[in-house]
Parts: sequence; structure tokens; C-alpha cells
Amino acid sequence: MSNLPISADLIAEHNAKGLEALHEDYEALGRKLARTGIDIDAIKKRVAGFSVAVPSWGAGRGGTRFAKFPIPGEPTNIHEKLEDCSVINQLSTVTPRVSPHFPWDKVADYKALREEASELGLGWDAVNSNTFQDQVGQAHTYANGSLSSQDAGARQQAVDHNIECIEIGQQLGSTDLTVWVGDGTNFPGQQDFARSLDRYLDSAAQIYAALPGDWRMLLEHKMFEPAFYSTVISDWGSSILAAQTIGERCKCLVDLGHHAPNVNIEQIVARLHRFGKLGGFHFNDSKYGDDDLDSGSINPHQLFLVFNELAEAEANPRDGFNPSYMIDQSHNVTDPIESMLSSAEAITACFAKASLVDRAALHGAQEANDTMMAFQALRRAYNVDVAPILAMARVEAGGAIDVLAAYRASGYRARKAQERKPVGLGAGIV
Ligand code: LRH
Ligand code: MN
Repeated sequence: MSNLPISADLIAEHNAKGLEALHEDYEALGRKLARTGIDIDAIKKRVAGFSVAVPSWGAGRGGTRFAKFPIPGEPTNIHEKLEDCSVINQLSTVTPRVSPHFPWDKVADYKALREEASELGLGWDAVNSNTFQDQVGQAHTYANGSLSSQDAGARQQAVDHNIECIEIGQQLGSTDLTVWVGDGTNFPGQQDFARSLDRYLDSAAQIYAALPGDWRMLLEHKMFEPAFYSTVISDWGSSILAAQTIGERCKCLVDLGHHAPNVNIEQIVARLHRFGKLGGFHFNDSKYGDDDLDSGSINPHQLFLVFNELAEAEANPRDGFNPSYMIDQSHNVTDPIESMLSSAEAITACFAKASLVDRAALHGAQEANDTMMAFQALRRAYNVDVAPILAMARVEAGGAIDVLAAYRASGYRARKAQERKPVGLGAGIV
């Protein structure tokens, strides 16, 4: 890691101002937790082992169909995106992997890209295919779908693209392929639900057949958008049935924003784990649709309850517990680096709070139908301010006590605004 964008001196200088206060807060919290039999250092150790991947496409400003408002110094290619992802990991110490998207992140030499990322202290998480946009010169359009299209040429093209993503991922050291398709309809009658699903299953089986032995295929369900009447893989039910049909190493990925408002997502997590199909997450938050807002910014309690189910699943792994944790957000009004720093903190905080739950007390109250004490077992953990634990784990790993203050003190974005070419006005996700 010889090419880190933020100087270690700057981080040390920043931390020096807050270290005494941090130790004070940490010891005070340690005494409080010890009174309930919790060893704060054990929780810090768990937090130090936690990590979440960042999306390459989240490093740039996102947009909506109406507009996108670029910021000076935002990245315009995968090389600049990796640099920004390295800043996030340097300061937070919990985002050491990048989840790429193809063809958005296409380069000529993936071995060199892997080396470049490694120099920046980064590895790779799941690769994402893209059969929801037509590329220039593409033989078959995805306008009528991709893996489920009634056009055999489009299906084969989509299968080939996913297999190409696997081959790229192998060069990068990834072992997961995330498959999200926007396939669906806008009118009743436009397509037959059963036949379009069967075409999807047939295409997905061909991708699965090309999966290396140590790889997983993660199916990402989504209720709507870009289709607004029906979506082929619209919910966890369609996803788990497809994953069970396709194969053992085909799992389900839960993007928090892909559900109707008020859906009990934490119960979906418990169900997917129960049947050995919990493959991973795209963390974000939303109030209405697939808003791709910052994780924990709208409904932090839901994020905590998701991590509470993950803690239960980890304690009861059945036939395996290895979900991929990834962020998937669209940063339309903030500096993307600041949003991912803030989101990584919110996600790690929920992981830490879920680790504080007294599971014996919870299970005992559940068995005794003591509803209030069962709820209080969760609420007590949720109410703990775990910030000193996260900051101490960060400092010990070379990160910043206050990630946003350190980032702003670095003047990184202003520096990039001098170096990088300006991004044109536009619309859409990237
Ligand atoms: C679809 C989605 C999917 C990605 C895309 C960028 O809404 O969540 O995970 O491919 O966003
Ligand atoms: Mn997603």
C-alpha cells in the first residue's frame, strides 16, 4: 500500500487533538457496559473485524432521470474512483473492498487494475453485470428485457456478458457475481409471467454453469423500476425460488431499497438465512422507492433490526453464514466520499449495537412471552452510543477519530478539482 491518497501525518495530527477525549469516552462506556457483563474490548475486536464494500459507481455523483449535478473533482473513470474509495478506507478502515460494475468500469488490463487497487489498500467484492442499458454497437437491444427477453439473441448476449463479468472478476480476485436485471413490463398482458420467468431461469442456469467452483451467483430482487407494472425477479419469493432452482451456490442479495415501504426486511433476512439462501446486501436507505439514500439516514432502527437478525444468523449458522456486505447508494446532493464515510459509520454502528444485545435475556423473554422485556433487550442495545468503540477501533487501525473532519481537513476534493477534468451535465445514475 504505497500509494495512499491521504498522508498518515495528517490523520495522526487530526487524531492527536481528539485522543484524550476518546480515551475518556471509551473508558466511561467500558465501565457502563461492564456493569451489564459486557467487555468493551471484545466488542471493539468484533468491530475491528467488520467491513463493508463500497460501490465504484457510488464514488461519482448520482442523479435521477431529471438531472444530475456533478461536483468539481468528482471521478470520471475507475482509476479516479479507486483513489476516492481508498480515501474512504484510509479514514474509516472498514471499506477495504470495491464492488465494480461492468461495462462502466471496463479497462484493457485487469491485472494492472488489481495491482493499482492493491497499491491503494483495496481488494474487490462482487462484480455487477449490466444488462439494463444498451451499449453502443450492441447487436441485440435490452429494451424488451435481457435474461428473460423473448428474443433469444438478447438472452444469449446477456448470458455472454455475465460470463465475461465472471472472467473479469477472476482476474480481479472476486468470487461473487451480482445479477440484477430490470426485466419486466409496463402494461398488463405485455408479457406472460410464467414464460418470462422460465426464460430467465434458463438463461441464469447457463450463467451458473459457467461459475467457477469457489464462486457464488447473487440474485438481486427489486419490486419495480425501470419496469412499472411487473418485474421478473420482483421480491424475495421469486428470488429464493429462482436461487433454489438454479443451484446451491446461487444465493439472494437484499438491496434494502428494493421493497415496498414498510415491508419487514429484517424478517426477509431471517427467512433467507433459514433456507440457506442469504447471499448478501446492498445497504442504503429510502422513504418512498429505490431512493438509494445514505444507509441509516432515514430509518436507522430498521438497519439495526437487520443486523440483529444477522447476529442471530451468525450465532446459528445452519448450513453457512457468509453474507457479502456492500453499499449501493446514489449520492445526488452530497460529496460521495462524505456520504460513504457517514454510511460506513452508520452500518458499522448497527453491527456493533447488534453485538451488544443480551441474547440470553432476549431468548428467555421470548420463551416466557415477556414481550416488553424481549423488546427492551433490543432497545437497550440500540440506545448505546457506540461511537467511542468505532473510533477506538479506527484509530488502532490507522484511521481517523472523526472521519468527516479529517476528510475536510485534507482538502482532498479541492485538490482533485484542480487535477481532474470537469464532468458534464447530464441525468441518470452514473
Ligand atoms: C438496481 C441496483 C443494482 C445495480 C444498480 C446500480 O437498482 O440496485 O444493484 O446494478 O442499482
Ligand atoms: Mn443494488
